[in-house]
Amino acid sequence: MLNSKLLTLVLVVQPSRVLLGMKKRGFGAGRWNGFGGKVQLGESIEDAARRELLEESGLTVDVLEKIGNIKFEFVGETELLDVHVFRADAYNGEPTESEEMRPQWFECDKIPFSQMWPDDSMWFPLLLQKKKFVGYFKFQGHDVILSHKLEVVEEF
Ligand code: 8OG
Repeated sequence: MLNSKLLTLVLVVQPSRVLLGMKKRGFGAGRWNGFGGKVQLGESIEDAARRELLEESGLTVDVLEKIGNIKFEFVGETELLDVHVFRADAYNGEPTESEEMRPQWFECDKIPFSQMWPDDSMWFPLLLQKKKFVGYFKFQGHDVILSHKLEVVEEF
């Protein structure tokens, strides 16, 4: 049986650009990503998403739209990562570097997929088109996807 661990991921999207952060340490270090992390005990998933966004980027948002749910299995590991993905189209504050992330805006046609988790190039187009999606990716290590499923859904 796989235990599952709840995680959040927030992408701040503007009409032609998206804010990513270079992960400076820990899981996924050296890759550009949205902002997020583990849901703490007693915290709602959305509250966790807001907390991690603020801690890692210095931004707050009024509206967070739930846009995706992706489960990740890593061969040989007993924990399934259950990542809840949110999109924000407006934000307050200025992106600020934190101990964990160095934020940078990217034009939507210049997203640095070669320096991101390899699944991202599959679901980012859905996120940018505001299509809700659910996915499952089975990884060997952190670079190889052995199998996956990805579908657009009307609701979660
Ligand atoms: O707390 P920590 O930084 O370890 O949380 C991991 C973050 O990475 C969390 O926001 C979820 C996110 N994440 C994964 N896997 C993947 C992935 O394959 N693609 C992207 N874009 N983010 C991922 O855990």
